[in-house]
Amino acid sequence: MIGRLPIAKMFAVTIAMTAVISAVMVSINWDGQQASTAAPKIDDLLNVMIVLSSFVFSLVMVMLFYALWKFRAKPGDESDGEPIHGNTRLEVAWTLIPTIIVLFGAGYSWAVLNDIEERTDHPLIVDVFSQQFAWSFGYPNNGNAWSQGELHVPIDRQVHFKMHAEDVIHSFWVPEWRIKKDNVPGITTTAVITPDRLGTYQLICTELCGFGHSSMRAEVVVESAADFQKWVSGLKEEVPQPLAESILQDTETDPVPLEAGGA
Ligand SMILES: [Cu+2]
Repeated sequence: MIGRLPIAKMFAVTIAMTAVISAVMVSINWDGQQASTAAPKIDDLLNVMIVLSSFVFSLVMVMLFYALWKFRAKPGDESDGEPIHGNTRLEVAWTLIPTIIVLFGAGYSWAVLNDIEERTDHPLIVDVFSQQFAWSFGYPNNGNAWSQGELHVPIDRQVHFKMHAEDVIHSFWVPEWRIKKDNVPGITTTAVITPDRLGTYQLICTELCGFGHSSMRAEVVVESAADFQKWVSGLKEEVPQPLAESILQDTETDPVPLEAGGA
């Protein structure tokens, strides 16, 4: 027997604590500037998860500290604790509540992923080549032009980044775009991103890939369609043969990973 618990009071304290923690945590700008159409949706998802986590944390803390205070041993009490043989209502509750929270989180995340990966017509295709410890980029829509260490994309147009790795696993991450995608040897992975803010950003390798990992970066420039056209037509080199051939050996994982199979 657990005895009578002041459930209403504990719940009220939990809700108050959730409100305070959530207000503080959500007010922090965790992810920085938003520069893609996916960014606000991902940040909203994070905020909802923060509120849910704050609720779970508060609930556990309130019950823990209540139990520590209410059921503490009195001075001189050497007796054993009361034997407890289960509590069906409690067990149903602690199974049902987390199940609902996890299912809600999964459903919401699925909906956001579906939304931000929705394809539009006439995307720009960019091949992303990663190797220890450098990035280079191919533009198949523009004569397979090749750029080393500098990625340019036009604003407000969906870009399909085709990821290739020449040696080990790397990972493509522009924090302001939020999307992060692994580049895996042997397969082509795809990131769908629509940049919606002009500026210069940094592409960061976010998969530990060897000694030079921390310096594996590239400049990212989001510019007007006209400026992009001018830049890409000014590129002198084409994607080198070995890189172009490595793509053909890859197994394609496009379209989206959400769809079963992938082979
Ligand atoms: Cu790396």
